[in-house]
Amino acid sequence: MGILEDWGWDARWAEAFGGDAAKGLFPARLIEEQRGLFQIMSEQGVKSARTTGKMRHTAADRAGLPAVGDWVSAEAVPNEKTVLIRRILPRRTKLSRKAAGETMEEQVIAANLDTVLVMTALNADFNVRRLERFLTVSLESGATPVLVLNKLDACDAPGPYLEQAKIAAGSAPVIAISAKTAAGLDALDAWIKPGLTIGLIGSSGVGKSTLVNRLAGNEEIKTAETRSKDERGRHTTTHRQLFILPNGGILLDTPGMREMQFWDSEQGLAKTFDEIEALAPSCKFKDCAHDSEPGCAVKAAVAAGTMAADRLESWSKLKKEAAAEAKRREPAMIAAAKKESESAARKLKKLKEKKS
Ligand SMILES: Nc1nc2c(ncn2[C@@H]2O[C@H](COP(=O)(O)OP(=O)(O)OP(=O)(O)O)[C@@H](O)[C@H]2O)c(=O)[nH]1
Ligand SMILES: [Mg+2]
Ligand SMILES: [Zn+2]
Repeated sequence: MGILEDWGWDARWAEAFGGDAAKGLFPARLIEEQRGLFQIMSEQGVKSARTTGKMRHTAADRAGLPAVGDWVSAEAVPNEKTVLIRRILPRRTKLSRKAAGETMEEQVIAANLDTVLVMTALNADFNVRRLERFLTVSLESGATPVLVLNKLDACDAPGPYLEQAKIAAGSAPVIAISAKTAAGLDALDAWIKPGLTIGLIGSSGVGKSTLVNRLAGNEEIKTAETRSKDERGRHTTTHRQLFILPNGGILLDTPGMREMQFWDSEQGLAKTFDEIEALAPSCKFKDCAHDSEPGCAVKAAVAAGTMAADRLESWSKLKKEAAAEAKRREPAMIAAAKKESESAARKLKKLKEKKS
């Protein structure tokens, strides 16, 4: 197997790369990003890479710029060590959130993940509402989420945590592990496979980097103790990086995330709360908000005790948040679409000029 295959290259990527070789470009995977500086892996090994001014100019938004996990068409520059990223091959999955701050911009956390491990610790970090939020974003990405409850070794009574996590997880698997003692890690084998890319997300201090080190069989990545007062981490990992594990799996470590604001999350939300979606067709009104409408099947389930009231409450809050976000996103989407059509018009004009 070649180096590209080690990093997840397959026949479908080769097809997407298509005729770019004839243009003097070579395929590469973006394996690390640190403050806008990229490292890419190709048949020539690791190289620093940067985007072209043209790409930055024509990208409709930030999501049009490369993210860790992307496959790209790159070009060597004579007498320069840094190569140019010319094109991003169409993403199979895309883990996005709203960029922090006031802007209405999409931030792609990672591209082309097959599996997302949503990690939390079995201590004061554990928060069902946060799990639902992370799960929604993971499902929206198109990847398969798995809930990972870490620090099993330091937890006296994991039972109640597991119960709550299973409700939050819906149909996603829940596994309890200890990155420290390696207990339960076998359960991850189903997702850690050659050529498959697995991303780790969760708040700071839950043990993401410790797990990467454990699976990699070394202590390459820095980890740091959490504050004993509230188990909060110290934001030890500061960039996103892909690693190849001894068994061939491709693992992405990410910095702990304080915020996970939604970006285009309606499908993810429907999947996260699939038991509500399943009942909705039985409500009297087609557009039932499961709030105070008569004949609501979801409310009936809560009254009958077959659904937890806080589950419905949580869905309702997140649904409102997603709807508000979608509304605020509208102008940005229109602007992006305009920029894209302008760029297409420019291309067309150039083509016509060439012909004549
Ligand atoms: N007891 C116990 N401690 C663990 C376990 N996994 C990680 N830790 C400890 O938790 C602390 C934080 O671990 P990290 O791996 O740095 O956490 P992280 O999620 O990478 O944090 P950020 O990089 O800040 O996002 C370290 O002191 C680890 O030794 C575990 O399974 N059990
Ligand atoms: Mg870390
Ligand atoms: Zn209803």
